Amino acid sequence: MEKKILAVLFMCFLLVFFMSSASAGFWDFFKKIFGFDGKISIDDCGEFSYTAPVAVTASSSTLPGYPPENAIDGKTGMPWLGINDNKYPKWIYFDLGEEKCVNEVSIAMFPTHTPLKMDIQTSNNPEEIWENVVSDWDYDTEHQSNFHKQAFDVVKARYVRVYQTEGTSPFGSIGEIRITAADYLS
Ligand SMILES: [Ca+2]
Repeated sequence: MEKKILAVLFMCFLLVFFMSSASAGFWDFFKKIFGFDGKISIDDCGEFSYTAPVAVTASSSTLPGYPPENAIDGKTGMPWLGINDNKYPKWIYFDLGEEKCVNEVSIAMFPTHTPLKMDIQTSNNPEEIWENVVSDWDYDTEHQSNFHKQAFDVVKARYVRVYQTEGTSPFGSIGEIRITAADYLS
């Protein structure tokens, strides 16, 4: 009798497994079941503060004078500009140097380059895997060159990407970013 119950439970598991695999993809299902989605407890982290990235990489760059490094030069009025081709997505990502606890970004956009729609993503493997921690952020003209925050559940990640999916300017742009992070203690 117990074997029959176990067999039924196993069949149920297989059914759920294949349905989930088909609808959400195997990797999403795997992460959901085993908790490998990068999310951690805030108790595993030290004190949070603005953390300066050690390197910046962008999908493209336009005129000399507007390189990706402008996004972290401390000047909100000096932006990174992507290539002037009206095509999206355009993205820029920041290397924190090592895996950190990350739970917030604060962005100032260059005036006239808003509105923009974007995702905030994190990764430990920037060539292949990015996870959205903020989706479809509508950065409107109200904020412009003032810093505007987006907080999210703490994740363990080395890289943070601003992935711009729609914009009214042809460039893609970011005036300045501040990333709030802490040391991972465990
Ligand atoms: Ca800047």
